[in-house]
Amino acid sequence: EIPKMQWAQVIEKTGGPVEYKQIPVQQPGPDEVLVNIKFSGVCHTDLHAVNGDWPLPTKLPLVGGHEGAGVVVAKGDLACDIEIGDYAGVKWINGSCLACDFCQQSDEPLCSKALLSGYTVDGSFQQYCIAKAAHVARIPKECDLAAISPVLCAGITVYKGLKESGVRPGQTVAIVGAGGGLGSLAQQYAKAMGLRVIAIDTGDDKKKMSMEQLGASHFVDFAKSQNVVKDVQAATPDGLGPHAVILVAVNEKPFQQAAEYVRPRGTVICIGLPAGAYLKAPVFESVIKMITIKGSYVGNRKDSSEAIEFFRRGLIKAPFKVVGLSELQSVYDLMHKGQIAGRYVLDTSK
Ligand code: 8ID
Ligand code: ZN
Ligand code: ZN
Repeated sequence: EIPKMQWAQVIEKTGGPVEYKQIPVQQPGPDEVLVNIKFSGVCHTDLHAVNGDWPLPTKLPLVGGHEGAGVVVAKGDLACDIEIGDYAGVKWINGSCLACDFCQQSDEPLCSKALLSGYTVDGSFQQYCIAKAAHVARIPKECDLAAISPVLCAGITVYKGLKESGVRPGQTVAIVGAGGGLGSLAQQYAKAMGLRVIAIDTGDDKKKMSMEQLGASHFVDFAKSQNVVKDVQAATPDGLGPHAVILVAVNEKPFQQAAEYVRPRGTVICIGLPAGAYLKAPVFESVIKMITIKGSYVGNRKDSSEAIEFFRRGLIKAPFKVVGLSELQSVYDLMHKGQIAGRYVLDTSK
């Protein structure tokens, strides 16, 4: 029985606040499914959306959220190969045209008509959320919905970023912002891929989590280090620096530093989206070290199912804390202060 009204977290205007209130449940269109969201991770992107940080406007009023894990409860006539009762995930790419040049080559995140959950369409901070059937993530029944929710953005994104970096088993990757949501999953995906991990972040909680739970071989505290570049290079076996750098920090500085410590022939992958930030690298060193600097943006449907399969196999165990959907504002407050080690997941039933 699908109710007429549901609980949601809504922002009426950019800048917030988020308001916990009841709103109507929508009906899915012919190519859509309605997902009863059980859990939703809170990504830093959701906070950028509230703050209006980016040069891309959100819809208003807005229900945020794009790490929604739940159960399909209704579907349109064109929604094939997904059934009522299936587990499904609402991810950042809510839908895309499936016809443009990029969609044809399965670069759906680059589609100019892509619908973005919790940004240009309502997302997973509600009990019943709509997504295009073609794009909704298929989640195997044996998966725990709370634990898998962070995979739906953080996991897919860092998995794709690691693939884009071209690193191979046995090589070293530096993860910058390693203690946050994307960073903690990046450490686990990197470990599962047979990489050595240098975690870069700050604070004892994030250090302990990285070294004891997530499998990093070194932790560089950017706030305590006298020389981050030297310390990162010294953490590689031959002192020449990591083969790849995965930037998931929400701060401009490391985006301007990574090219200095990456190994010759190495690749810098930019994923974090600090407001108003610019990439900067010295031309001389970048040329003579033959460095590659690339952006990486979420993942396509295949990246998504591969990232989920890593999780299903038990290879991805990142710490998360569950609180009620009603407590979203307090999660944003902690996130703003950089005080979250790992991910917060919202339980939509409270
Ligand atoms: O597809 C994409 N490109 C994509 C997908 C999902 C998220 C991009 N993002 C973006 C988000 O919008 C956000 O800008 O990735 C960024 C990270 O998201 P998150 O992991 O959800 O944020 P978090 O949990 O707050 O973690 C950020 C971490 O960065 C650390 C903080 O201590 C925190 O642990 N950090 C900062 I701020 N400055 C740092 C520095 N100078 C730093 N770590 C190392 N060095
Ligand atoms: Zn996200
Ligand atoms: Zn398209």
